[in-house]
Amino acid sequence: MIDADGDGNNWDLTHYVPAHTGANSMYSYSYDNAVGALTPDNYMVTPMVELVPGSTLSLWASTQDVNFPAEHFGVAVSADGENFTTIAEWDLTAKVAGEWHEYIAYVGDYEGDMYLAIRHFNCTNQFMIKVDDVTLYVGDVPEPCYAPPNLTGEVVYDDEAASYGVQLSWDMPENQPLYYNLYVNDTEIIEIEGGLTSYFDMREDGTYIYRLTAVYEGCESDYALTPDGNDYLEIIVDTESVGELYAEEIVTVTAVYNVNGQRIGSVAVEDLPKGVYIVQGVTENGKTIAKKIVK
Ligand SMILES: [Ca+2]
Ligand SMILES: [Ca+2]
Repeated sequence: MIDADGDGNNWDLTHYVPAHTGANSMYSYSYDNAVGALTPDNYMVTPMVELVPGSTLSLWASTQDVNFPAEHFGVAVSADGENFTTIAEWDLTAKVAGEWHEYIAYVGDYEGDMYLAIRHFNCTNQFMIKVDDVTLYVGDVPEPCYAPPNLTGEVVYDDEAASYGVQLSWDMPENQPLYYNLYVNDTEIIEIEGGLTSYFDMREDGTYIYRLTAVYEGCESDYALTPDGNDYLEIIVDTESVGELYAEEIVTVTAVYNVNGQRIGSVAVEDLPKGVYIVQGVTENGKTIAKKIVK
């Protein structure tokens, strides 16, 4: 046991409260009747274990007081048994209070002789978290859950509809996802087919924050990163300021994409087959713009 907050309180065994199985379970307080609110940072550390690909830690946890369920806890790993990295964390409020729930941490990425810990932290003034039936087993190696790399976007003028939109594009992750979730301003989710690597989003004037994830069997990736390393893309559609610019002709074409985001190589715009395209290029004044065209 490691009492990282140093208050003398830590995990302990109890048979005075209902366990998941049998009479005993482990508990840690975030509130003490005699002291008041605690700010626990308590580690319950395993003996050294050998982790292999697929190693999975299962544990059951519950709050003791259904009215104070906001206990925060997680699983941490360490090579030396002293310096821990927290690799999974949860809030008990995400589940029905008072019931026991199973939590799973995939620890197979940390191959070799390691220590595992169940950590009670980042919460205060609740009551008691209980943990029982901790099992380490070798399960399936989870499929990697890659985020789509290289999320970029630009304002595009749609010649035919005489309207503006945002042309988003990204690279295919290592495994093709089932679909993508495009989050717009945290209020809207657009589902995009997994084979695509771009999306045209017609928008009025405004500021749009885009976030993109890839969804696979059983997991949704982290947010896609932009080339600048941000996990979101902010695009301002302002027809007042860009209207004139977009009225200009593209004099030098730099790239042509079809509506699926595939770049069309070495075909002159005049020779493109019938279809809808995004043409990027440079205007007479040297500005780079993109237009949606219909052939
Ligand atoms: Ca403590
Ligand atoms: Ca038990």
